[in-house]
Amino acid sequence: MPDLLQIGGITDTMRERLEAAFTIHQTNRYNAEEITHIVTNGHDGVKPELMASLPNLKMISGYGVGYDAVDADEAARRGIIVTHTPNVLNEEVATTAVLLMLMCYREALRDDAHARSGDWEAKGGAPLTRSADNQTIGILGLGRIGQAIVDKLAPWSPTILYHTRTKKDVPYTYYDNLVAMAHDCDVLVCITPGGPSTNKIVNAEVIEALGPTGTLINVARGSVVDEAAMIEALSTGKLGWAGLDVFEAEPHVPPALRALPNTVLLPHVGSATVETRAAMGALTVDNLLQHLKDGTVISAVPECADL
Ligand code: NAP
Ligand code: 8YV
Repeated sequence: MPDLLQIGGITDTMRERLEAAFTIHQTNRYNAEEITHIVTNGHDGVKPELMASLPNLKMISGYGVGYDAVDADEAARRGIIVTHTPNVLNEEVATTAVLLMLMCYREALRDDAHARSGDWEAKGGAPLTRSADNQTIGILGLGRIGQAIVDKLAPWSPTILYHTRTKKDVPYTYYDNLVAMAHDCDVLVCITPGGPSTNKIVNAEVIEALGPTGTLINVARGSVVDEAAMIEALSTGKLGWAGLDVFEAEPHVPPALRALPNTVLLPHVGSATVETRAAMGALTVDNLLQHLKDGTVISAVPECADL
């Protein structure tokens, strides 16, 4: 059987299907000459030195849609196909973005604490919150998941703005300047890929343009937002609220951020439901099995589409 290197965790169902077709090796014990396939995830990816050390590597299957932790250009140059799991997680990640936005607007954590602590009985009702209806929402990265977020927001009657590198054929207002969009919106939702082109694209200027009544939602990658600038702005009232699923140095969440009451923090669970992880796992394995069968794959990343 061909040899598969497993990086990070996989589900029992994935393991059962993979064991029927591959000999699975863990990262602490394998023969570099023998490895032809890798299964990995969005966080661990494949380090450049590992890719360079596997002379017979033919394919990397990623359990997740974001592949910023794999150098896909270098893989394509070496003839290694990289695959990922687009579309099957769009709805789940969109739900997470809407959840974070609603929790910020309606102060769900504060009010949960108010009911739970006995303060309601002892001190009276909780202070009023803000309505999430009729807000102007700027989407940074209007791709598969960005569009799903827009669709899920429809019941709240938003006005949608978006910023991408290329204008799309959509009925929303395009901004080629992110600072200008941040200035014009109430909520900025980050849902671009990570990597060099988006590194700290949400910088101090963008954050201050969003302003004291603004809400920043990040379900993209921690690298997209300048975390130190965001913490400073949240602490000093220059930014109103932040709902975050992703962080610069996961799983580290800066203590200063943890202490802020105007934040909702999730441990990178955008796609983490039983149903969606099953669909992602199935596609991750399907890509590997199809490659074994006939050398093709179902969902190559764009850089490897012509291999
Ligand atoms: P996608 O369909 O490729 O969409 C990406 C969008 O970002 C496109 O509209 C693209 O438009 C835009 N974009 C790319 N680079 C940009 C830049 N430098 N500046 C501005 N816009 C840029 O990807 P997707 O499937 O929606 O996934 C998006 C990302 O979400 C993933 O890569 C991953 O990092 C993240 N994600 C997070 C979770 C989670 O658990 N929190 C789960 C899934 C995905 P242009 O090319 O025209 O710029
Ligand atoms: C996963 C993600 O949590 O798909 C992505 O890009 O960030 C998430 O769905 C991650 O890839 C771990 O597998």
